[in-house]
Amino acid sequence: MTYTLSHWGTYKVEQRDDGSPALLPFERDTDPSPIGLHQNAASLARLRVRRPAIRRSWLEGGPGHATDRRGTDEFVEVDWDQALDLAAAEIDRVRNLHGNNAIFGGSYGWASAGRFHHAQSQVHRFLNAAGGYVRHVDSYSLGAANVILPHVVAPMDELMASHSSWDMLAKHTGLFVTFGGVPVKNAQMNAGGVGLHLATAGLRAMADAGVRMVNIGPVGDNMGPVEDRTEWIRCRPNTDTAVMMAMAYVLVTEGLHDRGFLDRCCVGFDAVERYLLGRDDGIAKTPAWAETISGVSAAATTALARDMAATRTMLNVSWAMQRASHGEQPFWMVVTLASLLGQIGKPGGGFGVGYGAANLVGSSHRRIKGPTFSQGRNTVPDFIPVARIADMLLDPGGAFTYNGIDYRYPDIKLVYWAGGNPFHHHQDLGRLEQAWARPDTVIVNESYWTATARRADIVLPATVTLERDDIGSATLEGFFVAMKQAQPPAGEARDDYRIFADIAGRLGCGDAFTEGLDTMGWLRRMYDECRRVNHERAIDLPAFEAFWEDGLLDLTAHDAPVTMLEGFVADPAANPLATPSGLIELYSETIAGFRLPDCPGHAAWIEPAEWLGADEVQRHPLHLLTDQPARRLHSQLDASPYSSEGKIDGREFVYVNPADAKQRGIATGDAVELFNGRGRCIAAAKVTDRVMTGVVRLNTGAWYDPEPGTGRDRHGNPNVLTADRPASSLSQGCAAQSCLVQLVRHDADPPRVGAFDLPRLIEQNR
Ligand SMILES: Nc1nc2c(c(=O)[nH]1)N[C@H]1C(S)=C(S)[C@@H](COP(=O)(O)OP(=O)(O)OC[C@H]3O[C@@H](n4cnc5c(=O)[nH]c(N)nc54)[C@H](O)[C@@H]3O)O[C@H]1N2
Ligand SMILES: Nc1nc2c(c(=O)[nH]1)N[C@H]1C(S)=C(S)[C@@H](COP(=O)(O)OP(=O)(O)OC[C@H]3O[C@@H](n4cnc5c(=O)[nH]c(N)nc54)[C@H](O)[C@@H]3O)O[C@H]1N2
Ligand SMILES: [Mo]
Repeated sequence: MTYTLSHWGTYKVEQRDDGSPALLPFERDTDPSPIGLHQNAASLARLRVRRPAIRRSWLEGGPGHATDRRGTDEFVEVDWDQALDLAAAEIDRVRNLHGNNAIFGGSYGWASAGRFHHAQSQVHRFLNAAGGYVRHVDSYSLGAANVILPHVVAPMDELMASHSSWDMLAKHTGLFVTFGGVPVKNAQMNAGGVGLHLATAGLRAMADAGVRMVNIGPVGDNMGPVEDRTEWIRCRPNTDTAVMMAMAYVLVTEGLHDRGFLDRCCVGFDAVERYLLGRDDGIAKTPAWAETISGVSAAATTALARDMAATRTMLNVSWAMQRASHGEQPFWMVVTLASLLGQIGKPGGGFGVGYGAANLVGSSHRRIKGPTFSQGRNTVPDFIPVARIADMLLDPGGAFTYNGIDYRYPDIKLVYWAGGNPFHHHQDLGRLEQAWARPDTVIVNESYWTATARRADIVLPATVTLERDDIGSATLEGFFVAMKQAQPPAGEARDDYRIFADIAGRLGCGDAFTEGLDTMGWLRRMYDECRRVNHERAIDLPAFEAFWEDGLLDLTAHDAPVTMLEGFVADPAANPLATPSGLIELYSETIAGFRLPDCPGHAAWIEPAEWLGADEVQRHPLHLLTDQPARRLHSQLDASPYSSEGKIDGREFVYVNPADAKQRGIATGDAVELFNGRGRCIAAAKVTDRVMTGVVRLNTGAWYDPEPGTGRDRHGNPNVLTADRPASSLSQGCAAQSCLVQLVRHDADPPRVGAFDLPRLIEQNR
């Protein structure tokens, strides 16, 4: 049997009579994602990059020429040798003239699953072989959480992979209180691929077992199959910290907090208590105080806090909450609140940081080390927090702080991107356009003519998963997959590995990059090494040949239920955390020592830069939430039939509350325009009472489609509206979820959506 793996699932591959592959759901998966069934659709094939292409002005004028035409220029298609010569010569020019710290190679993004043909690993290994590059740290997913949580409890990666498993929640939890729902549409994914989809069944089992479910937040439709069995408490966006504070206030003032747990497992309760009681700032963090901020009634907050103390309670926060102004605070606060309840480490109790955000959260599959591809060593020290890309390009030499240390932005002349789409993922795309015009040269390896490929000078066509051999495995998934090539490459597309091997050869570092191995040689080496490591841990894997022949390696016999932080709580001295005290830090001397105005030494309510309590609501009265899309992965597969079915007249929906719609004369299906001081976009309205008043929700991922001249997006891409403003000076994380807009009906004929038009391609050398 032949299988393939993608971030959205494992699929069976069958050959059709004409030799082309047909994708079918994986028979063992009870909840397969439809997204991946469409990865081979004709509407996507149309958008493939088929030949190497050079932006015309760059080809004619050289590096740095007419960089403001990136995005509108035409491309000249050339043969591979010419394209590789040009790319190699430009990398060589920049490293000789400016040094390797003038090359930005971060390449953030969700390149395809598969441990070998993972585009970031490939580009990093290549640039390391070529002398190094400026990298990024953290992610758009978890910028604030990645920085704050190691100070407080443990690295986010570790927590993510050790959540109490769904089976434990169904069995032991009495009350499940989640801020931001359990968006099972997001759990269709796992970075690196999914085996069995777990979240829908996990939630259903909880509700069937009688677990009381409470969802606090601006949106009520993010509980998947248990939405009608969930109590929804409406809460203004970005104000969850205030509500949690008030719950903590109730616990502390009513003596419901677990003193024993706080003494044994935590440091810093005193500082939190002072803050809750308002000893220093004169503001007691009462439920009435929180009501004025969040809209959640004092009665509801009080009752819930008491119920939490009386019941085995699991608290949860969505990742989206930390993708916001002061996004560190709700994550620090949920750990604080769970510590007051004293149920961390007990079956079914404690906290989660992202049930529903990805399939691995709540998995009971064992963490088994998968095959890895070495990226080599980077000798360039410069880096940026990932979401500071526009700042870096606009302000070479400019200062920034990250995790308490001062740094400066490097001066970038060459950007190399492989496996990501910054013109999908970054905020305030109008500002990114300006920043993007700064470097001399942009090289992009891409499979599709994305907004980023269109804004490159050299575009090198990359294969997709079905066009190459690979090995699939991902954290906390139950299978390794032998991902066999199922179809020939589109046009002249080549694997990223081959592209980089050929450029490395021209730069004199070909052997360092390839070590003399071809793809099969690498797969075998990576697998054999993984087999050896696992053998040392008493997990025996079959030989490579048997794995490759079978197509699938089932590891589910190693499954076991999980309770997060169980070992630490049982014996904190024997199993200390990696924090300075070895305990949970409700107050962190380290963070207090950074003396940052926007991140004090304990969790705190700090007004977001943009929210419904800001003066700006007079002009832009709606809080815009920009969710992950249910029918695609970010911008990937947006042109598929499945993604298109989720649009109206080819435009993305914006979800609007009936009251806000009525006030504006808007009905479902109407073309509408959203705008603020940063940008404008046209979308299609969907009126629903599952979004609270004052809030609108527009998924990310509609391909960026700026109207020439005005920059107004015609397709419904929210990142023309979002702010390119860091969560805080601690993390510099992405804060997309703090954004105000106005919404009006669009009465004129809406402009044609041009997102899926190809750029103008001029053939040469044919
Ligand atoms: N407003 C707002 N913005 C957001 C978010 C939000 O919540 N709100 N979420 C943010 C988050 S969490 C994330 S993770 C980012 C996601 O941002 P990205 O990960 O950059 O988005 P993708 O669309 O997945 O882009 C991946 C690109 O890699 C390409 N690719 C795939 N496989 C290969 C390959 O093998 N080789 C090469 N060369 N290319 C390949 C795909 O064609 C695609 O263009 O977006 C962020 N942006
Ligand atoms: N189908 C699909 N799944 C995906 C992805 C995708 O593109 N498509 N992307 C994947 C990636 S890279 C990531 S990082 C994860 C992201 O996972 P998340 O960050 O969890 O995803 P979101 O959908 O942005 O938001 C989750 C929920 O939080 C709510 N929310 C937003 N702001 C607030 C707030 O201030 N308070 C409260 N209480 N709730 C709030 C939103 O309304 C939404 O229902 O998803 C992954 N899963
Ligand atoms: Mo993400």
